[in-house]
Amino acid sequence: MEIIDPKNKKEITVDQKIRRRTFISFATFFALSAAAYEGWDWLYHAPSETNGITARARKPLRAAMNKTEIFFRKFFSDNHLVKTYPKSMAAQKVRVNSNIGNDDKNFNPENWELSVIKSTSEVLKVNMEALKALPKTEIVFDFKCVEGWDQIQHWGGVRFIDFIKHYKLVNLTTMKYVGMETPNGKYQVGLDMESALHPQTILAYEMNDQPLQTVHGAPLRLIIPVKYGIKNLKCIGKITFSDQRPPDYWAKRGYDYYSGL
Ligand SMILES: Nc1nc2c(c(=O)[nH]1)N[C@H]1C(S)=C(S)[C@@H](COP(=O)(O)O)O[C@H]1N2
Ligand SMILES: [Mo]
Repeated sequence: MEIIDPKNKKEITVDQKIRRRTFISFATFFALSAAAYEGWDWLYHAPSETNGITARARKPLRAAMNKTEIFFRKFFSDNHLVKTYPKSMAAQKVRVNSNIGNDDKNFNPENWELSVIKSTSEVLKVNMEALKALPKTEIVFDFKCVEGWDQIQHWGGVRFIDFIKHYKLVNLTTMKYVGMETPNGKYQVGLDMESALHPQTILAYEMNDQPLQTVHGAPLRLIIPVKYGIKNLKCIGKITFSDQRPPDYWAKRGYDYYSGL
């Protein structure tokens, strides 16, 4: 029979405790690693969404992104306004980014008319004179491009909501989306209805109090401060309304469809 020295017994207990804790730590580490691997493996092998409107993300990932989008849409609805600045802070040399669909040699702004597709059989045509006759709204805000630059810019034109009311298109706004594209259809944006009708969303025909230049989307471009630059379509040719997501140039190439700020 061993004689247990109370002092010695205590030391053994401490040693055992350390070993037990080391074991628990490693076991936890391996269990978590296994879980992380399983999760990744599950996601990696999960089916992809149908390629088309958005670019082939795994279905569970897209579902999570859509849930996040719904959360932010609820959270930042209607009365959330984008910060504005005094005119004196607006850039005089306004940055030019990409010009996809806005560099068409065959496009003649003189003959331009905006087409609003009201139904399969009805198209509303609006010219610049008619647009300029509507109340003008100006905004100075921080324009943000997903590529990492931003600039305080000054734009002027007709609020989209004013345009909708004036041309009695309110019944079309019960639909979920607005689609806009260049006259040649080469660049398109899809917008959720709340953002399109947001009080700071403008069909712009002026920049720094001057008519729009071609590189900035003459004769008419979209200014939608609640979204990243990619949604601010230059040179609007056609506007559509739908319950399905309209085609969107950058969403098709993997960018977030909502692209909200
Ligand atoms: N037609 C068209 N509109 C467009 C683009 C484009 O390539 N083509 N680029 C978008 C992007 S990514 C940005 S950041 C802004 C840039 O507008 P700006 O060149 O007037 O600064 O326009 C947006 N609208
Ligand atoms: Mo951009």
